[in-house]
Amino acid sequence: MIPKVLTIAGSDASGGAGQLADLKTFQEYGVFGSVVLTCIVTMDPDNNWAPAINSIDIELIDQQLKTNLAGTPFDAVKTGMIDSVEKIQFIGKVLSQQDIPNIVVDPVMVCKASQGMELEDMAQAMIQNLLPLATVTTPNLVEAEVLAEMSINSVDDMVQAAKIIHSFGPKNVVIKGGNRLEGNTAVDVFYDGETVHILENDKLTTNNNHGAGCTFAAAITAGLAKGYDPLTATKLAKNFVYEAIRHGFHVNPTTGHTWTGAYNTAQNRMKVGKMNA
Ligand code: PXL
Repeated sequence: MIPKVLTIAGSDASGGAGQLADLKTFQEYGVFGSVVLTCIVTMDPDNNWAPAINSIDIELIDQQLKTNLAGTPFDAVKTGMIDSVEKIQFIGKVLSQQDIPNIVVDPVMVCKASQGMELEDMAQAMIQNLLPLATVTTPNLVEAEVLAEMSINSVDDMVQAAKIIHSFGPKNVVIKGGNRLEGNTAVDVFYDGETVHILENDKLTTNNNHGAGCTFAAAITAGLAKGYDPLTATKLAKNFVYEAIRHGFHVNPTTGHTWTGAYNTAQNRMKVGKMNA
């Protein structure tokens, strides 16, 4: 049976983040992906590529959820950008009434597109409605700061924040350090309520990393759906996203995207027909 995975997320019209990163990652992992779209993020090339969130009505989100959840069961569900408190509450309520074995909550609140979202309110809604349902939650550093209400300047701070966030109910917390802390390595902190694991990779110096956070969380989701335990799924996801960032490429004057096909070296797999000539 092919594992089935659902992402409840926004779309990045430029193709790099959100549901597009999720679906491409699912496909690379060999799991079947479906989407409930919450909003569409566009950029305005006539206004310095300013991002805008175009909302999707809660009624339409409800219809999409029904379409998906009334069918055969999902092995894992991921949540990404949800652009209002009301929607977070609604989606939390629907998911809490389901029996889904793995839920990954990527508490997307801080990215280029999210300026203007009411951070503290969104964080409280995440804490009350989604984090208690999560098998794994994957805040980035700034989201972890908002959720844990502390500033993070070191790995020790990341560990402290992970423990605070764990107390809100998720079974596992992964804080995505990315390349923001000082030092030569990209550090993520994994905490399961008992043991802290520090996961390190070489730091990549590139701006072509749009979509990295979504890809990382989507890879964890797909790994869980395939039966990996949360720590193993996170370690695999870290390698997957490392290659995706390493092969990131320039897309427009303000953005470069991660390449979700990098880990499986799609170029080699697809060497058939004309390309071999
Ligand atoms: O990377 C966070 C993110 C998530 N979801 C959508 C986005 C972004 C960032 O731009 O556009 C839809």
